[in-house]
Amino acid sequence: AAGLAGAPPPFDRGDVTVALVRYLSVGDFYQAYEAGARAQAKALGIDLRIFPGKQDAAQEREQVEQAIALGAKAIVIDHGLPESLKDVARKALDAGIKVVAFDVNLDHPRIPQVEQSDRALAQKALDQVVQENGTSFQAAYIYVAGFAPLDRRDAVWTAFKAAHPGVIEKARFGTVSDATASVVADQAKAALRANPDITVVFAPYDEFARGAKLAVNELNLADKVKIYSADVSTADIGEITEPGSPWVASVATNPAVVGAVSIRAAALALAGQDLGPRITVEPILLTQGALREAGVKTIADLNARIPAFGHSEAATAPWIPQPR
Ligand code: SR1
Repeated sequence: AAGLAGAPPPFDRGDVTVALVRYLSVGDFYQAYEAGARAQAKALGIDLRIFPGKQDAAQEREQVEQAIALGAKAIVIDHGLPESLKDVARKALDAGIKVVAFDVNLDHPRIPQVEQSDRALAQKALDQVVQENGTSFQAAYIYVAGFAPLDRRDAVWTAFKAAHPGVIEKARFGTVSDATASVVADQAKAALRANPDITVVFAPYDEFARGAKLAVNELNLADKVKIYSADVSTADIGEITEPGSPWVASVATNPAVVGAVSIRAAALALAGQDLGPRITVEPILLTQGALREAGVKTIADLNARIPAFGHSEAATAPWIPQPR
């Protein structure tokens, strides 16, 4: 690709290859993240090589090795299991390659991590739970340990329960795979049948919330059980706002913006900028009532209505063009 006028090296000359190595690719969040990463890479003239995720830690590790071998100047590592990635990430750094992590703790001072302010995200969701349900209720909690964003959200849930002894976690379950929602639906059905007094489901990942919603609807519990989540997509907005939906709120960033921020972070690192340990994209609360009232149907509607949703100032510079 041709160089970018007015940009610092290596972007002034062009021909910059960046790899995006992923643990997961299935699901609305990951597809939108990838679209945002592609658009920002295109705007920067970056040759972006994407290694799709198959929920396979060994394969992701091997893909980092492949990215090093193909001559990538920077590697964005998107999710994954830290223990299988730390040493290959160090190998990349030792080869002079810049590494940026999204939602995986690679525990190295030269690897900045992009995240969605997961603690704030969980706190906003739980503040909404309290507003609508008070501080005494029985809950189901959907969680899988080992994923950085879920672990950060979990720390907030743990503190929330400690602060509110009237909140009783009656069931905990979860899975992360290429069929998350349908497996979670079965788990949620069993949990709700066994615990008929559950009125709140805290599902801080949209695939979890979809699964929980399937279960609640199948058991005819939509007038009794409310679901609170993270993430949003156009399909999620449809599920949240449909008549009688038990999915009442989500706290979310625009994943395409997060993908763009990840690529910009890699570009700034290549241009020699120290990014610090964390680059955050702030999430916003989306309630069923507010979405319905505003007639929001798509992510594009949200972008138009809430500028802070459609754009982030994280990892920007005057020479970096906005994605289109
Ligand atoms: C399995 S981790 C799922 C989360 O990753 C991203 O941070 C999304 O917000 C999603 O909730």
